[in-house]
Amino acid sequence: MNFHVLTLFPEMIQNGMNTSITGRAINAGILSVEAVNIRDYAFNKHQKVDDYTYGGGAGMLMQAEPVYLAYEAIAQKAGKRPRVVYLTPQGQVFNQQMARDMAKEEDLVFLCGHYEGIDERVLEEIVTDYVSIGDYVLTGGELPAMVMMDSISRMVPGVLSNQESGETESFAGNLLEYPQYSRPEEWHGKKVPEVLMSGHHANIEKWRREQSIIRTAKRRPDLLKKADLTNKEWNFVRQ
Ligand code: 6GU
Repeated sequence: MNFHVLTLFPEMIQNGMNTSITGRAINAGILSVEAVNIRDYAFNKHQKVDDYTYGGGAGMLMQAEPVYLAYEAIAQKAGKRPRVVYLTPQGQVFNQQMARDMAKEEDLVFLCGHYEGIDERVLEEIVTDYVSIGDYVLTGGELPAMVMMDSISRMVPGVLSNQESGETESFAGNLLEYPQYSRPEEWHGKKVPEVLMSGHHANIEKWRREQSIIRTAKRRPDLLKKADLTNKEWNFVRQ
């Protein structure tokens, strides 16, 4: 998977992605992250990339041409025109299914806006996906791009070890993950649930499934509607 990030703050992207699991995957050659500085495509004396908005109003807008040229350079090098995700609070709200879906692409471009946004005309020409990471406002698209790259990466085969595998985690089957415990057996007077010490695998699986359902019902009832539960489990939730 090759990520390309169009940004005015390339160091933010490089520092963020060369760490932890994504950093390991980059070193292993499973992922690549290229941060392209949009300013490098501003062919004017002061490398200016923003200007006032027509019609007036507060703030500056990123101009179309540098963004366009930066994308064209990526497309040229890749030998194709990869999907372009524009990070905006006006987009579709990102979720695990979108992460799984995007992980199938070979190349993905993230376009990070700043100031009041980007000239609409270049968005019309290059953007394929408008994506938000939630209903709140951020100062720029870099953090959302990193959030997306992190979650997409972990769906790319080989990025997670078997140990880290995403099969039983939160959102698998639209249920949250069950509670987990490590040593010591008792901490601050709280004991590890007996069943987990029993070595009885079927009982442990049953307990974990119940805990997932209880937790989802309590914390994310909106998710539970999409979860596929047996009739018995639905009755269990209702009581
Ligand atoms: Cl994708 N961008 C910005 N600037 N703010 C956001 C966002 C994106 N998602 C939520 N808030």
